Amino acid sequence: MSSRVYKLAAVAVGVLMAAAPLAVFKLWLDDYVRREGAFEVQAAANHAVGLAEQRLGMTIDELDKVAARGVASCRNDHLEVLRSANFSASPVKEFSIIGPDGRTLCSDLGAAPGERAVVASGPIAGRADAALELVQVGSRQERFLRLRRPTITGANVLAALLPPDLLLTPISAAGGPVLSQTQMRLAGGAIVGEAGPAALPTESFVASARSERFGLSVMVLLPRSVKFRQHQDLESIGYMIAGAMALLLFGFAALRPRRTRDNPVVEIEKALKAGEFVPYYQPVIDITTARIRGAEVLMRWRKPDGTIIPPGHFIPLAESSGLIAEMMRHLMRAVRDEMGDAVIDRPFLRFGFNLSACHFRDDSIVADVREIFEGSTIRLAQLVLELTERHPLDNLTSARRVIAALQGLGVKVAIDDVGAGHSGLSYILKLGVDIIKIDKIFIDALGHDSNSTTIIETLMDLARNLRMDVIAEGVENFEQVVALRERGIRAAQGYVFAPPLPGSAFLQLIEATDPVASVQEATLPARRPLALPLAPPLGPRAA
Ligand code: G
Ligand code: G
Ligand code: MN
Repeated sequence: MSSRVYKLAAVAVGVLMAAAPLAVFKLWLDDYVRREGAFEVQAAANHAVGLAEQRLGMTIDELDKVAARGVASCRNDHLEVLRSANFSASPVKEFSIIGPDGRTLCSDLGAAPGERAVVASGPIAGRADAALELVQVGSRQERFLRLRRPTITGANVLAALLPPDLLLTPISAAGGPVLSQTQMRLAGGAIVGEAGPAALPTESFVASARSERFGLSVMVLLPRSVKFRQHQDLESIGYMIAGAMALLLFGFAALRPRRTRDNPVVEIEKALKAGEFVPYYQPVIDITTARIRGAEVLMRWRKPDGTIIPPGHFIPLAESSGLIAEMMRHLMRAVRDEMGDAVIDRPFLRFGFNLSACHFRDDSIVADVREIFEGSTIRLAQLVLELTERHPLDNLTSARRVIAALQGLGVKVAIDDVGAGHSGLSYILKLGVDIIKIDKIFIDALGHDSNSTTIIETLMDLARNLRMDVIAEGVENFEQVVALRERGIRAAQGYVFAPPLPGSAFLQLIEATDPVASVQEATLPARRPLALPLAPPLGPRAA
């Protein structure tokens, strides 16, 4: 009967309609897991290569320095230099002198090192005199990387041994055990080292990355099963959600008007979607030349009615709710889009971003920065990421890893509010940052309080020794500018120069103080220093 057919058809349609969201969800989940897996292994491979380049680069610089100091033999004073080099170059296991016949004559650890057999060797781009080798040490079959370059007298060779594990520290994005396998090879294919579980997974996500400079390549494998297992919870949640959605569809119309309006986290979320978080720029000035070197980016909440809310009112909540990560991505994109054109002709400008402690828990900030700035006019080397000393980090080890990975990309890392926190010098030393920003409380006390003055001078010495830049913060008057210059500080920011400015005002400021030499250079007014309190002590700049 046709009415029975109709009923059957209705049931079939009902079943299909209930199953469709589930099937779609399953497809979506598979695709999501696949993309996430592929992304994760690629990020891990890039990370390993970045780390290796940074550490090997540091070591070859150290070898160059040792060579420049005339070290060429096993004389005691030469060994002394090798020892102090090893002290400062942390990834190196030993520095040694190799004779013309390839035998190791001595090392900083002692006079008679064991056998070292060269297993493989490759060139270093741009360094015809140097090489990267894989060597086997002693009878224990232990393999090390060895960097070499000639001594300046020519007969002997200077070498540095590095344990490959140090270049291969595997990381797990989730913080649990390492489930991926990492393998590093030299240009010719010789295996330098492996990390992670030994068994070869049958079906894996695979990615590789290569260091052109050192001819090293890294391959990362992650079993597909691992990734899918990680998402089993997600899958069952999905089924529950699909069921709940069916129920909700009925009740939704009734529930809709009663949406929470006064939940501040929801407010922030909505403001984020509406693009209400905007960057302000506080110029950082070179106080020896009065030129703008860049800016610190400070977030503001610009409400539709025009009111501006300072970060103190929403950053803590953004951090505790986890929204801060998306807010920072939004802020970085805004700076990229707003400053991109001005930067083309001013590649020296640097932009500093304030990060939160949670950014140093895992690698996601590294991937974000790359994704946002790679291929834009703002180069990665123009970015400074600031880590405040005010709030303690929960995991120093992972922070150090994230900092090294950022530096591997060429990004500079600064420690902010130095002196305002409780962490002290050991913190700065352990993190290996590039820049220290001296907190306003020390700048205020400069000249009045001899302790503060001594601390600033100590920080300057420390910065000089560790080759870090220094920026003075919260500079409010002219006497302070003079006092800072007397102490050799070059960079400063503060109300004496400019408060944090909206993008358009900052662009006008750089255009006025540092006009781009365009078609009619001759008719343009000469570049002039900031027409602010800086002018008197500096005098007019030569045009
Ligand atoms: O802009 P100032 O004027 O009010 O900023 C106060 C503090 O807010 C700064 O010291 C900084 O620590 C924090 N802050 C400003 N902008 C940001 C931001 O983009 N991200 C984070 N995490 N903190 C910020
Ligand atoms: O991230 P950090 O804590 O360094 O942020 C700088 C903060 O200091 C921002 O809130 C900014 O508005 C503020 N600021 C910048 N220059 C001055 C200054 O000269 N004096 C004072 N009191 N605050 C400043
Ligand atoms: Mn800051």
